[in-house]
Amino acid sequence: MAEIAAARPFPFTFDPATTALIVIDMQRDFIEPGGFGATLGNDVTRLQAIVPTVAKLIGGARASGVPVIHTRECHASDLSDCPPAKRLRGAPTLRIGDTGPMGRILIAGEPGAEIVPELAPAAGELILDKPGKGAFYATPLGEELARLGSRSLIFAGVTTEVCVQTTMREANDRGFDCLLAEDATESYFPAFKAAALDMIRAQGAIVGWTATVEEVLEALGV
Ligand code: C5J
Repeated sequence: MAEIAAARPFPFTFDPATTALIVIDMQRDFIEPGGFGATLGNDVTRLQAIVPTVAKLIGGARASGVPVIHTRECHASDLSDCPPAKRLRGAPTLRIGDTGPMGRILIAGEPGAEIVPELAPAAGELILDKPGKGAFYATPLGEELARLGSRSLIFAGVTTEVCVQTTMREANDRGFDCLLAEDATESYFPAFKAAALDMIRAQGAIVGWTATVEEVLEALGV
């Protein structure tokens, strides 16, 4: 067993052999100018800043044999898996499916839906496309984790309070012990990130734990 003694709100104990790293939506559409995040009026530079830290965490997981699972929020080209309520909400400069500088916004196979090159999945790593905010909804994530024998999950990615937190809550309800790497996740809104971290670890880790990437890597011995 491994332990992150400094994890918040109290030490996180896990067996690296039954742990997986889930990297949520580190896609060009959220992180680069001209993508989905930018169409909603967000400053994407905040998200760009965590790419090296996420890369370090992924490298540590690979070095210690912890499987890495990547997710991408995107939709079928005919939008059959995109509810009109999602596509039509708000007043973005471009809607899901419209053509922008990185191809059609949030559409599978388009350049914008790809994971940023610095975090490119390695051969054999699972990549799950998800139409929702939570990675368990309408994907085989649950079955894949059962196949791997995972019991504990480490999370990274964007955005903290939307797809990361939603997926952590889904995982927590399914009985996984979940830890979020604090400096390997980011939001367009600093206050939302801080609030999400507080919510996750409040009430005796009601959703899960948080720790820094350094603390995770130290516990993994890498
Ligand atoms: C959002 C995500 N924020 N990956 N998606 O719409 O968090």
